[in-house]
Amino acid sequence: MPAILPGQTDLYALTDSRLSLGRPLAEVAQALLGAGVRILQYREKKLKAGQMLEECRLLRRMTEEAGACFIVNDHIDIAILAGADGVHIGQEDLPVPEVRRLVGPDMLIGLSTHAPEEALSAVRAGADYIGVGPIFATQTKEDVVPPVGFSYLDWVSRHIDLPFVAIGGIKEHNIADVAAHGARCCALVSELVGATDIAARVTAVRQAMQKGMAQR
Ligand code: TZP
Ligand code: MG
Repeated sequence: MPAILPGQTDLYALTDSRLSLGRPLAEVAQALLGAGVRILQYREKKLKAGQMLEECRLLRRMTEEAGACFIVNDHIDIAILAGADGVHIGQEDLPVPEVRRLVGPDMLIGLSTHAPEEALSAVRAGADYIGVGPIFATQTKEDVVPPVGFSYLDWVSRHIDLPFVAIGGIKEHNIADVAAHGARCCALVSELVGATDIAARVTAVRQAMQKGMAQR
């Protein structure tokens, strides 16, 4: 099954065990996938490599069964070993062409970007999709760059052909605005994994996003 890219689906969910209200990863992942999330990224900053690999193998099985795309944040080795569909890296990680040498032609490479020159360079380097953000302030990411607001998102939606996903502080109450500024896919962490009723939150966020898209 070919991997699903941002834009082919509207939501991109990321894990964060610290924000999951004490629920096990499998329960949170099942709720997200059962609610129809089709891209899931494993993003855990504080765990040991062995535990991350075990969790990624579990998520690989679950996403495969659900027909969803599975991306691993930062850890190229774990992404390869777990058979993930892709890896997501930042500006300070290994250069995209070097990551491509490691992961081969088929695995997706997603790259976080914060400014037009980074987006243009991601296209030239062969990234498969880019992250665009942080749109709003967020507590979820440590060492996060200042919010880029809508101006960079507007620029990307006008000038970049690569699939992109908006990220950073996106919630049910502001996602319509993000969609109205051209995002066809939004990535959310705390708003989804931190919801008491994850399925209900996925549905609400999706409906709000549809309203924003209709404004364009
Ligand atoms: N990259 C840019 S902002 C961010 C990441 C991983 C965190 C987004 O988390 P939240 O909880 O959706 O604001
Ligand atoms: Mg990173």
